[in-house]
Amino acid sequence: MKLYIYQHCPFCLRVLLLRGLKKLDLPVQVVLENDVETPTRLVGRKKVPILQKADGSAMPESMDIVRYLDAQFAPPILTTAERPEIDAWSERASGLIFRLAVPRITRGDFAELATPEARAAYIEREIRAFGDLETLLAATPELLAELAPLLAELDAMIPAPDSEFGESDIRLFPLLVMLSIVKDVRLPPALATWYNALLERSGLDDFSAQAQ
Ligand SMILES: N[C@@H](CCC(=O)N[C@@H](CS)C(=O)NCC(=O)O)C(=O)O
Repeated sequence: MKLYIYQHCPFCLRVLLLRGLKKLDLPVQVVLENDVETPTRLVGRKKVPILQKADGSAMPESMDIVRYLDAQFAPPILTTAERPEIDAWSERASGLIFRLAVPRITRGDFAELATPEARAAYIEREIRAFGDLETLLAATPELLAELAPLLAELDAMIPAPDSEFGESDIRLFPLLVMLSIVKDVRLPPALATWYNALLERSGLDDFSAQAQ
């Protein structure tokens, strides 16, 4: 089996989190942002993550891959029911988190941006999605002011780090990894405890070493 990803991609981070928590021996290949051929050959479109299975077939869609890998390799770790309040938070906050993280990711050190052509392709894709990235960066203080009460809300509902784990946790974690590239974000205490426990248990690095 092989997993195709971009390092910055929050959907890929869902699979990487599960892989890390379960200590799966699953090779990872980073696809360059301007490599249209590889993902299109595998799943007919330019989207990652993609899981290439042992029989050569390829599976797209992060949550399908997460569920497949969890079922395939015992013991399952997705054991708790979904947490609708956490999912609602993730949906509500993701646009804001993307607007803070994306302009910084375009300047970041990620393997999918290793060539000038790959970085240019990524920047073009994000400008199409978010408009002018310099304008977004300049809006950082307002975006951070919007984020603070949302983080406080999440802090009040975050589960204890040793409580059962489930799909809502898988969807939330990558949003906090994206926020780690934003220099002036401090997670409130319960949230920081939950996040750091998952980072440690999964062995993943977040983006804080290159926070801007
Ligand atoms: N619903 C998909 C979304 C995957 C997705 O949007 N991946 C982005 C990277 S974050 C992608 O590959 N975009 C490439 C492109 O649009 O060119 C999933 O959950 O796996």
